[in-house]
Amino acid sequence: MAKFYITTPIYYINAVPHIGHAYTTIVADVLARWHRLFGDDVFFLTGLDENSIKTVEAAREQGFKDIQAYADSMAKAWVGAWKLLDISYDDFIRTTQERHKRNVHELFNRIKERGDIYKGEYEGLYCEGCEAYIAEGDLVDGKCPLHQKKPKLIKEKNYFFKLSKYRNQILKHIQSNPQFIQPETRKNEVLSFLKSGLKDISVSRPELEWGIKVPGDPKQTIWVWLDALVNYMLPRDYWPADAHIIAKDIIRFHCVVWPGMLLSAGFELPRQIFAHGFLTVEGQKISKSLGNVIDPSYLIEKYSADVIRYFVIREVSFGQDGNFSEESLRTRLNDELADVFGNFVHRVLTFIRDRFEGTVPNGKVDKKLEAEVSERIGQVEKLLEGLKVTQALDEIMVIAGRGNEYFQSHKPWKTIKSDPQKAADCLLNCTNLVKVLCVALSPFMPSTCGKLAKQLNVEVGSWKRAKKFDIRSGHKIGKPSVLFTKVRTDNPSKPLKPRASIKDFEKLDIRIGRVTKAEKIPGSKKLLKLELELAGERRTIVAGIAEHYPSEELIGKQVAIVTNLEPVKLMGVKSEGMLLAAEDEGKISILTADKPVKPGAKVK
Ligand code: ME8
Repeated sequence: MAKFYITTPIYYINAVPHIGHAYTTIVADVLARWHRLFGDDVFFLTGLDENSIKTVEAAREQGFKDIQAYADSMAKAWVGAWKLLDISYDDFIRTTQERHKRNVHELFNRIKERGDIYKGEYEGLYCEGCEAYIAEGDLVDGKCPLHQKKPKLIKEKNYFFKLSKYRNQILKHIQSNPQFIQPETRKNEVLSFLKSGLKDISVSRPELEWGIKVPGDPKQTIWVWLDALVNYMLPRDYWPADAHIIAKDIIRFHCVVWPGMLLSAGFELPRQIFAHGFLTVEGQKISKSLGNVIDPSYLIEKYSADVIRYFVIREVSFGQDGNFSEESLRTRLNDELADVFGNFVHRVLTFIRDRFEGTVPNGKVDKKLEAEVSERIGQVEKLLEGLKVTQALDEIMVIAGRGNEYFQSHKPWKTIKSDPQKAADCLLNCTNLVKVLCVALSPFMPSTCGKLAKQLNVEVGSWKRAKKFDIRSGHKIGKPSVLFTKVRTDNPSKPLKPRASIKDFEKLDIRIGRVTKAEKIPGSKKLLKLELELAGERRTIVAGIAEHYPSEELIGKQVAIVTNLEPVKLMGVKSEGMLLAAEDEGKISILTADKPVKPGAKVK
């Protein structure tokens, strides 16, 4: 039994997870699940990097006096998110745990015993976003390009690690192990960084209130990256890691600092570091200030964990940058999961239920089809071994398409009358195709495939089952039910729109109007006719809020109106403006001015 140890980065806890963190974790989970199915001895580690300055800042911002209490509350949120996403980690490490501190001290001491730690003085710029020193030349407009933050000038006494001593060894290792850093572009990036020279690094900071102290020198706190990287040594029996999955933002720490630390401490290097690309949301960088940080739990509730898992892997070619858009998610859900995979499964299983009393008919295995599928699954296996999750999923979806086509071209609904044996043959083969898909897709969509296995009345069991048509005539299936429901693309809760210019915004004339009269429009359940006082004029507008506000409640309210839209006629009443209101799952709340303002006041 081969060992397979896979990790994700341990994430900072200054915020709850967003779709970018979810992406890395989903990929690692798919690989862990696939290796388990394949029969490997798997260990999948994820967790949290809690000893950062960011933790202290976030705790303060949120009014926590006790930083550990803040960390505990965040840990709950992260664990909760991973549960919703069906992440099957074997252990969840938090760097505030004693077991982790012990490991950090052990590693620090080993490096020290090796003679690789020395005291020095450092003067330089430190970016608290990166939790690392940053070179003047890497700044853009005086700020860290990644965090848009001005670094702090720091001059302090601290401990140094002789990283430069390991430069040649690391270079050689990367050159002679082509798999060590993937993809190729990232490897080249690291190589050119190393070739430009490598300096020793400071590995402690004085006078920090939070973090792990240097053994024997409690005034010094261990640099948070040295601390964080050690998390990977938690399951010592599984070391070296077979795959560290990270994104391109943290390659230097993983591909240079971490190997340096391991070489000094006398541990083997990880087998592979895979740095994937960055996700944008609706075309924009994920950032708090842009307000586009999608909380995965919102998406899971709306679409299910499996749809999210499927979407990100299929949409973002693993290794490259990609975009998350709800519109594309719905398209893939509707066109691929519902129309291809779901449709095929449902047609096959309901046919067996309706025409063969729920029993797989006595038919002949299509050997050519079985060989074709088995070969494709062999491909998928190779791709997954090489961490090529997107291509692997593409191949599996080809099988789903093939299934649909097979059913369609064999027309069992016709042959059942003209040549029943042909219909029986078709259904035996199609049931086997459904089972192949059920097994092969189970690492990607575990919950859906669990349901499908019940409908098929089979155990997902092992990967080998994806290669054989081993469902025989006479096998009783379970109760078919729909796996995916299409989501209409004009869903009311629209994703954030792309950026608009101030000029675009200025085209609209939004004003505050005072409601002077409000009455229901006869014959309409939803519409109210409102009369408003604006700057020196009166306007009539029609608003669809009758079910949410009694007319009398609106009188005197200072509401926000778009005044310069083309007038429209609704139920015979001309509306000369649009009332602004927020909609939340069918509930309406109108926008009003917070303090008294003159009617006609401009909203900008
Ligand atoms: O760097 N697209 O933690 P972190 C894709 N604590 N992946 C993204 C992403 C995006 N837009 N944003 C974040 C740290 N990620 C350290 C790690 S490990 C010893 C210490 C994912 O919370 C991606 O995996 O900033 C990236 O490398 C990681 O989150 C950074 O997480």
